[in-house]
Parts: sequence; structure tokens; C-alpha cells
Amino acid sequence: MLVTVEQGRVVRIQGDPAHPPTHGALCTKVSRYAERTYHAERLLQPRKRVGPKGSGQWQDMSWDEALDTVAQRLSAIASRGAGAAQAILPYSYAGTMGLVQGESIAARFFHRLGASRLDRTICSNAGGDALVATYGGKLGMHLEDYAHSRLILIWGSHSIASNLHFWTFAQQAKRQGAKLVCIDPRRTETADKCHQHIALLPGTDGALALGMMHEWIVAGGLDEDYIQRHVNGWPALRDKALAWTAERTAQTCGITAAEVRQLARDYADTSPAAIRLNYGMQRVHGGGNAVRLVALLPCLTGAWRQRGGGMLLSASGWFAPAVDSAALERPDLMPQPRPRIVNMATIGDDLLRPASPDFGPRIDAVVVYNSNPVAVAPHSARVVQGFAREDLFTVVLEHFMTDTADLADLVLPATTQLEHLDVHRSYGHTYALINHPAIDPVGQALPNTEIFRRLAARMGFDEPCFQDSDETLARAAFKSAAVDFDALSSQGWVRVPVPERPFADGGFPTADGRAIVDAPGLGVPDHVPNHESVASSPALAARFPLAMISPPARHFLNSSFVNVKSLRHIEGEPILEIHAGDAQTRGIVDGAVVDVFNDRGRYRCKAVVSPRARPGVVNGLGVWWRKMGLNGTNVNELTSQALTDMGRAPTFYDCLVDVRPA
Ligand SMILES: Nc1nc2c(c(=O)[nH]1)N[C@H]1C(S)=C(S)[C@@H](COP(=O)(O)OP(=O)(O)OC[C@H]3O[C@@H](n4cnc5c(=O)[nH]c(N)nc54)[C@H](O)[C@@H]3O)O[C@H]1N2
Ligand SMILES: Nc1nc2c(c(=O)[nH]1)N[C@H]1C(S)=C(S)[C@@H](COP(=O)(O)OP(=O)(O)OC[C@H]3O[C@@H](n4cnc5c(=O)[nH]c(N)nc54)[C@H](O)[C@@H]3O)O[C@H]1N2
Ligand SMILES: [Mo]
Repeated sequence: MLVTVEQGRVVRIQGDPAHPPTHGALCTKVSRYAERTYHAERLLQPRKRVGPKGSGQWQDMSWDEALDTVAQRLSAIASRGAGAAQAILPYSYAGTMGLVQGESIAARFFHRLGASRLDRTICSNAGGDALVATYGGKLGMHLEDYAHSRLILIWGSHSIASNLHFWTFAQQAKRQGAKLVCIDPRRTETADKCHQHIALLPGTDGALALGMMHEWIVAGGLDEDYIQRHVNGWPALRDKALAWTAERTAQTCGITAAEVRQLARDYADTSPAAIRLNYGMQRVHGGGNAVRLVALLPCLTGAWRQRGGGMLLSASGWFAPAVDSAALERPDLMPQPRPRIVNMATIGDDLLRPASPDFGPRIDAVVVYNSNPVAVAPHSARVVQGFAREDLFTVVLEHFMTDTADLADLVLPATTQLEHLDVHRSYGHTYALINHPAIDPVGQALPNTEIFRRLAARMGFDEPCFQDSDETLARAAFKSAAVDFDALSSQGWVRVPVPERPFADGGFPTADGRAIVDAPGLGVPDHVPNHESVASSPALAARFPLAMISPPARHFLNSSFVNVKSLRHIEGEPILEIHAGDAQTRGIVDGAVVDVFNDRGRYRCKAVVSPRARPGVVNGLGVWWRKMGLNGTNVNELTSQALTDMGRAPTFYDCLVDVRPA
């Protein structure tokens, strides 16, 4: 990002044309970052609640008073006895994904305190664990190599909205004659621009992968040589796949047998063939198994042999040797026995859980930073009830009064990317980045690091590591052998090393160098139907016959940017896309206000009768702030706290509902 500053104020934000993977393109959201930073509702000063929780009555306070209060309250909990600090929970995620303003001093602080550890599962854990179980690491193709592909399956990814830098390379391939196929229940703007769209039912990707394997077994397409040398355990999966005829696959996925056969043929007969898998398809009960099956496809056809062939879900494994998280987070500061782990995906239930031998102490304090759990965590009714507890002490570090800040005791103003120093891994490409501050903090805002530094001093944590400056932290983040800090600082980015055609001749980072089919403790992957589906819960499906997915609205970043007017105006209001047939049987017309409901709750929004929704599936675009919703809820009012088959992650897109006119 190139930021132009005049007289201390940001006047322009552009992409940097010299940055190879993004080549000067900023997404619409980030191009409005100045509007967000100077927003009239930006938090400028610490504040405390003076009325009952959630009443909206606040009083400004000084930093000293705010930090003294937090230190006192946390110390009082920690001093109750051994292990008592586990009643304190940090809650943080993707507000910034920076290594400095994320888990550096903050992690040290909570480790030293002995607070509960947070299992950060909300986004990518099912798929991430599945990649590790299959390839031995979160590794994949070079982003740039998609330009050389002749076929790209864009699978569970709305690239134009959420992954623009990949889309550019896909476009390059398309111009050179590549075929693009989008595999997504929703007809997204990305699907519009592909040659083919396969609108399968949510949570059936594993079945589709098995159907492709079946086709290759019976009609050819397997690379027996690659399998022989580089895949461990194929015969057991082969037996399973033999049962997945095109007809059975088609019926499970809600598509045609011809689509299954053609996809299998295209993929096996085109070279190089690439898959851009993304996290949309793993937010369902069987998400881990599905990712394992898809990740095996390029191993079975030998697609990895070619430049422009293979698969990419996550590139973060390429950063693993470069990032020094132990130096940043200092897990050695933790007491023994190590504090318990609380899953961020079930924060609703966990805030309401009493003390017990299994769970340990009740959660009495939460410190939220870089996250907005009341909006983004599943089953909001429970999350709201938890955060509304009068006896829960909640501190929120934020830019704005989010749904979570509304329920806090203290709100502390934090700086944005434009105001603080940070370094970053990437989300999909392989360049480490630095973020130099462009302007002074707005109002009295402080970087997360400085807030935790000052808190640590007040808590009497006298280890020298609590005095590390942001620059010291930034220098510690990457091992110098992998990323030269001075080069990073002056150039803005440094490429981490990735081998050419990484698995052309096998060499997966597994015990024997082969991709794994039969993983220890997991067995051979299989299609695992949604928790909430006719297959798993017919009685529920009879009452709530529509499957709802809730991918992000294009102009929001999870729940960030929802309050940026120019972006919200593009999105209009919270909507539910519904197919004409499903709308008609329910007496719903385009533009009608509807109630979307299940046993967990009711979400009111506007119906858009649209071919973007396939029959039987509705698309509730997220993630709006609850307080901007028509009945004070958002789509997570309906989602469940059930977890995925791997990775203990949420199942946002595994959710049955029905809809009626409001
Ligand atoms: N504009 C924008 N960009 C973003 C974000 C954002 O909120 N807004 N969020 C960022 C973050 S944190 C992340 S993790 C990524 C997320 O980006 P992605 O990994 O792409 O994941 P999603 O956006 O959740 O879903 C992508 C697509 O998967 C589809 N999908 C849903 N269920 C299924 C299914 O069962 N099978 C298949 N095949 N497809 C399915 C959805 O309809 C959607 O179009 O994007 C990042 N970029
Ligand atoms: N239904 C449904 N729910 C979803 C998803 C979905 O697709 N559908 N997506 C899921 C996914 S992929 C993810 S990753 C999660 C994301 O959930 P979160 O990690 O909670 O992400 P955001 O909603 O963007 O909220 C981040 C907050 O951090 C604040 N913030 C940003 N930078 C800083 C900073 O430097 N300091 C401090 N203190 N605060 C900062 C922002 O103002 C914002 O309010 O949501 C998940 N929830
Ligand atoms: Mo995410």
C-alpha cells in the first residue's frame, strides 16, 4: 500500500505497482482505508460503561485510569489461587493479521499471567489440518504459476471478492486459452466470469472428488507412476471411490452425472491443471475430509508434475521456517501445568459454562482485541447472552463501537495499519511484508502492543521482554536467515523461498515423502455429509428444508468495513438470496422483508430473488453488524456451534433454515 500524506493527513491510498503479487491493485475495501481511519465514529479515548451492560451509556476516562482498572480487575482474579488466572480469556483473531500487533506482547502478557489459551479455529482450521494430514504441511502452488495453467478449478472460492490477487493470474491464464470452472453453491460474480459453474449442494465437495476418482478408475486418467512413487495408501481409497458412480455422485451433490464426468475428464485430460481451493468449502461438518480428498486429486493425476499444475489452499507453510513465533509469543512464560485451552468457535457456550472439574474455572474476564466475536462467532444468541453477563469483566481494544464493544465494561482505542508498525505473512502469496506507520495515532489511540506493554508494567511483570519496542518485535518476527529485516524495511517486501514445481517429483514433507491417504488416527478420507442435512438429520430437514450458506458480502471484510458508509451504500442492506422456485412456494417476492429462522433464532433481512441462489440453498451474505440488522441480529443468529470433523472449527455453512415473509 502506498500512502500519500500531506500535512500529517492521509490524502491518498494506492496499491504499489512494484509489488509482484498484487501489482498495484487494491481491493475496493482497502482503497477506502482513509475513510475508515478518519471515520467520525472512530474511538479516540478510553471509555467505561456507566449504565447496565449494553445500555450504551459511556463515560470517557484517561489512559491511566483505564489501565489501572484493568490491571486491578485482572490481578484480583489471578490472585485467587493457583490456576485462577485461567478465568481470564484473551479473544483475538483477524482484525489485523500482523505479527507485531497480533500475538506478540499480547501473547507474552497472557502467557505470563497464566490466562486460558485461545484455540484460534474460527476460519481455516479444518482445511489447514487436512492439508497437514495429506501433504505434511500447509503448502501449495506458487500463486504466480496459475498464469501457466490450462484449466483452473476455482473451488469454494469467490476470488473476485476475497482473493483478488489470485484472480489476476487466473485472468491471465484465461486470456491464453485456459478454461475456468467455478465449483460453488452460489453463482458468484466469480462464477459469472468462469466458463462453467458447477452449483453443488453445500458440504458435498468430498463426494464430488470421489466421483472424479471413480471416473479415472473406470475410464482412465490416473498417473500410476506418480501414485506408485509419491502416494501412500491409494488402494484403500480406490476401493471407496469405486462406489462413487457418476450417478450416485450427482445425486449427492445435486448436479448432473454429465457434469461429474465432464469435470473428471477435463481435469485428467488437460495439462497443466490447477485447483484454487479456498476456505468456503471447509466451513461444514465434513470440511476436513473434503479438503483431504480434493488435495489428493493432483496427486492421482500427477498434475503436480507441471508448472501451473497442482493445488493451493494455504501457502502459510512456506512461511513456517521463516516466522519465529516462539520469540514473539514466548510460550516459555506460561506456568506449569499449562493453562487450559478454550475454543473460540464455542465462545457462546463457554461464557455460559459454570466452573467444573472438566472445564475448570468459569470465565470471569475476557480481553478482546482484533476481533468482533458478538458479530462473527456462531450462534449469536448464546454469544450475546454470554457477553451480557453482568458479572463478566470485558475489555475491548477497538477502532469502533462494534457489537462486541457495546457489551464491554471498558473500551480502549487502538491504532490502525496507517498508524502503527507491523510485519506480515501473506494470505495466499509468498511475500513477507512490512507496514510502516504513515501518520501519528488518531486521537489518543495506542497500538495493541503499547496497551499490553503498559498493562504488563502495572501488573508487575518485570521481564525485560515486556519492554521490547515495536521495532524490536518486528525484527524478531522473521528469522534473519529467511527474511533480511533491513531489505524488508527498505523495499517493503521480501519473497520467502519456494521451490519451483514443489512436488513435481514428490517430496512432500511427510515421514516418507509421499502424500498421505490413510492418515494415522484419521483413516481413509470419505464423504462426510453436513450435520444439518437430509442424510444426517431428516427430521430437522423436514422442518427447515433450506440449506443456508453465509459467505461475506463483497465489500465487507468479515465484520470490518460494515460501518464505512461508501462501502455500506454499495451493499445496501442485509440480504438473503433465494431461488425463484423456493421464493414462489413461500409467497416471497423480490425485495420483500423476510424472516429466516431455525431453532436457534430468527434473522430478519431483505429477500433478493436471484439466480445467484440455487434451488434448496439460500445465501445470507455476511457479516453485518447486528445493530444494523432489521431486527438487531445478523446471519450468525442462525449458525451453529457444532464443530468440523477436523480442526475443531465452526460449521458456518452447515445450517438448515426456513424463510417466510415477515
Ligand atoms: N471481500 C472480502 N474478502 C475477504 C474476506 C471478506 O470477508 N470479504 N475475508 C478474508 C478471510 S478472513 C478469509 S478466511 C477469506 C475467505 O475467502 P474464501 O476462502 O474464498 O471463503 P468464503 O468467502 O467463505 O467462501 C468462498 C465461496 O465458497 C462458497 N461455498 C460455501 N459453501 C461451500 C461448499 O460447501 N462447497 C463449495 N465448493 N463452495 C462453498 C461460497 O458460496 C463462496 O462463494 O477471504 C478473505 N478475503
Ligand atoms: N456467518 C459467517 N461468520 C463468519 C464468517 C463467514 O464467512 N460467515 N467468516 C469467518 C472468518 S473466515 C473469520 S476470519 C472470522 C473473522 O472474525 P474477526 O477476526 O472478528 O474479524 P472482523 O469481523 O474483521 O473483526 C475484527 C475487528 O478487529 C478490529 N481491528 C482491526 N485492526 C485492529 C488493531 O490493530 N487493533 C485492534 N485492537 N483492533 C483491530 C476491527 O475494527 C474489527 O472490528 O469471522 C468468521 N465468521
Ligand atoms: Mo478468515
